[in-house]
Amino acid sequence: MPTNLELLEQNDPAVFAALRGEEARQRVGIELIPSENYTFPEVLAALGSVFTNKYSEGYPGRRYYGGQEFTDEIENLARDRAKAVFGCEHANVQPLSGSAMNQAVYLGLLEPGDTILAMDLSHGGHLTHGAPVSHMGKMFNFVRYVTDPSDGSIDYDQVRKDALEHKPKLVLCGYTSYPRDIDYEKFKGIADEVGAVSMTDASHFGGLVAGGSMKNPFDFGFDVVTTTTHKSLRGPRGGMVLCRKPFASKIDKSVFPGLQGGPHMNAIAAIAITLQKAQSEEFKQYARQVLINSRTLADALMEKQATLVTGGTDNHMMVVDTVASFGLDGRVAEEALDKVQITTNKQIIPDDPNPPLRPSGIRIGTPAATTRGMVEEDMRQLADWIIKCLQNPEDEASLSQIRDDVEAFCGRFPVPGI
Ligand code: DSN
Repeated sequence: MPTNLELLEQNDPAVFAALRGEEARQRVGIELIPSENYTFPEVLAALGSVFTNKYSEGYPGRRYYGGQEFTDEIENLARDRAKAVFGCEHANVQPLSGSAMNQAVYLGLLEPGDTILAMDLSHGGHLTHGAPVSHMGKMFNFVRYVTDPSDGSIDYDQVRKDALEHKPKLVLCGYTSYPRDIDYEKFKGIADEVGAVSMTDASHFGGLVAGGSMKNPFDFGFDVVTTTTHKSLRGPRGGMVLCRKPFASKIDKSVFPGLQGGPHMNAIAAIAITLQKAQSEEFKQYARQVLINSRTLADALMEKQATLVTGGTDNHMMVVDTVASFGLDGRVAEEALDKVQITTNKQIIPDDPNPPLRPSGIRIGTPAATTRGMVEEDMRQLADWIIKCLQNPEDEASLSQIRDDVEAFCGRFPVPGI
């Protein structure tokens, strides 16, 4: 009997060829987009499993369709493991991804028009943190805090002033492009002072919290923590809402039936697998190495005169001001690095004078490279290639040499699951 992949090859060669192409791309290049990772082989198996066939509206023990003995089992496993890993009272593992999970929190705990205090997009927040172009930005009254221009870190005095002035119903911390850790004690104090729900969007660093290398907002009494499951956590694409008991029922009703229909049970099986992996000693070591690699790469880039937003990193990512460092906008920098098979993403920087598709920087992160087993000396090698490439983005001979070197280097670091 042909395997599933053999059937795909026979019956849809175009999709099969693209799949093989993507596998090769992931193997021969270095993935430095901070929100990407290589998932566990067992997760790939679960994602391609028969759980994708099943409708399971509702929650374990309370479904709207029959035939749920195995789906209930995996959703219970995923919820229990999420509670154990994050030390929280309740977990909803059904959000289809990051935007849905944040929307479910706002829509479940607030009324349209309520005020939310969150980080401005260009200063590191996410689209769902109230960017005017997002539906959430239109539906709720977002007050957006910014970073301190002197050092690029969150200006907590200003956050407090904004909270006292605007009296938000929800105070949100968390980021997609901010290379520093969060002072949860201050955020929680501010939320309490104005009687707001305290929420962290830990999507980027959820895996580092799970692995114990970054602080856990629940240790500071936070009400709600959201995280995607496919970034530093190394799971399938998905999202989770973790919360204290008093919020559990509203959150569950908000995810289903409020916002979504049938959950993706193949993803929930994969989340259960991921959360078991996250409890291992190996994963804790991984989470530590992500941070060590990030600091090493940031230091090596700065030694070679690159300008980093905030002057360094405390987490898994850094933002390089490519205009200040190399006289290149972020799109040109991203494209030059693409040519040598080093994948990054163009990135707006605080108060960026340039538009989002030609911003002033790039964002770099170490979760995926660390998954492949890269360590400090490899980060220094990466910094050399990045600098060489961005100093001479039109020198085709040099780019071609770096590309060959990157490919040979990648041969030493297998990609899990390929
Ligand atoms: N797209 C994600 C990121 O790259 O940070 C956020 O949703």
